[in-house]
Amino acid sequence: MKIILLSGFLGSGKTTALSGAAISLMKQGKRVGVITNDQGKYQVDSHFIDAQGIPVVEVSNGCFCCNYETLDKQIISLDKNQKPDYIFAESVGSCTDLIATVLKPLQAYRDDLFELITLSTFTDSRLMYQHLMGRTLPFSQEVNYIIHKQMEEADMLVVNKIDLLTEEQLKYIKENITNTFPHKRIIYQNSLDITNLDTWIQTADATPPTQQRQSLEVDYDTYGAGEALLGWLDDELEITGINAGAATQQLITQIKDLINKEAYAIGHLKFMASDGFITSKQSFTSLENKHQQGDIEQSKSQCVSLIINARIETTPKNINSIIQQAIKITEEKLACNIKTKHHAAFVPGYPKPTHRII
Ligand SMILES: Nc1nc2c(ncn2[C@@H]2O[C@H](COP(=O)(O)OP(=O)(O)OP(=O)(O)O)[C@@H](O)[C@H]2O)c(=O)[nH]1
Ligand SMILES: [Mg+2]
Repeated sequence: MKIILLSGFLGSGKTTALSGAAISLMKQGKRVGVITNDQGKYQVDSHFIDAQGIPVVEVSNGCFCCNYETLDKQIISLDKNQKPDYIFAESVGSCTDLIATVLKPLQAYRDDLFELITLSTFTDSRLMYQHLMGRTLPFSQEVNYIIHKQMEEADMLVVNKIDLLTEEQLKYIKENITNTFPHKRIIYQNSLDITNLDTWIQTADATPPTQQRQSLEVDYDTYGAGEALLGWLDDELEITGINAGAATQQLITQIKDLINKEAYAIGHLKFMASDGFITSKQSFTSLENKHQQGDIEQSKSQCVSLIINARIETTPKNINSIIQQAIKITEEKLACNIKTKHHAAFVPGYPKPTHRII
């Protein structure tokens, strides 16, 4: 069994890549299991992966490094129930220091289970471009610190979303990246393209099992301060009415517009809407991203369920007040009823890894 750990900032494309790769591997007759991870409990990613028929388990309420024992339990349960050839384990997008806190502990304590353990770190190529140009990234200094550390730590750096770059921008990255990140394996990827995903898996598979990894030097206080600047909100809503699909789409657009109006930096704002037939995943990050799966506006149902995962640089209270405002506007405009079934809003706690092997 092989495990491919994925790290990289919120919205960089981890779930998109692993679900596409998992489907491709399953078509080739391989067995696959996925472990998702989040600080919260109601995860868009898990629903999205599950909806595609990929076996998925969760480590919720905290990152892999601080919940190593749960990660270990989920690995054992996948091994027992799925006998996978590959496990993909996606870490929380605000997390770093995975070599010391996850990869090396797995090598130390689960060497018997895995023939290969690799870490792929995703970065949105547009953020990489800004970084290499010497521009400040769109978050506060401490959050930018996490993004820089993730890039620095990368064992295999996946420069993702290259389809959203101009030819000149991609050329600039290729010419300048090795000055900033020397001696790194780098692949350039469009995760919406299956042949790119197959190449990613082949490249990960070609990692020598004896590869030495360098643990990151991290200032945990700055890292913790960066995480604490991000508000986390997870809601599960039920939208009912004659135009439930249209109302759901209106609500999503309203929330995004209100956040943009306040100029809060978006880590990742994800929505998963479903009426039992149509499933729609929509994502917004600090940079424009037009890709959307499924169109809930086409729904003929009078009841739609909507999961919202918001990771925004502001307080959870501010995010919640925007959601409440958007609900009110949508109910008035589209004569629907919006009920909150689950609600959680918080700031991630200070990172306290279970293991740290230098
Ligand atoms: N155009 C384009 N869009 C992409 C690519 N990869 C991912 N996306 C889009 O980027 C958005 C975020 O992708 P996700 O896969 O959810 O990102 P993630 O890294 O899993 O995000 P978190 O789980 O929040 O950390 C989605 O709208 C994807 O469709 C890509 O290579 N090209
Ligand atoms: Mg994800």
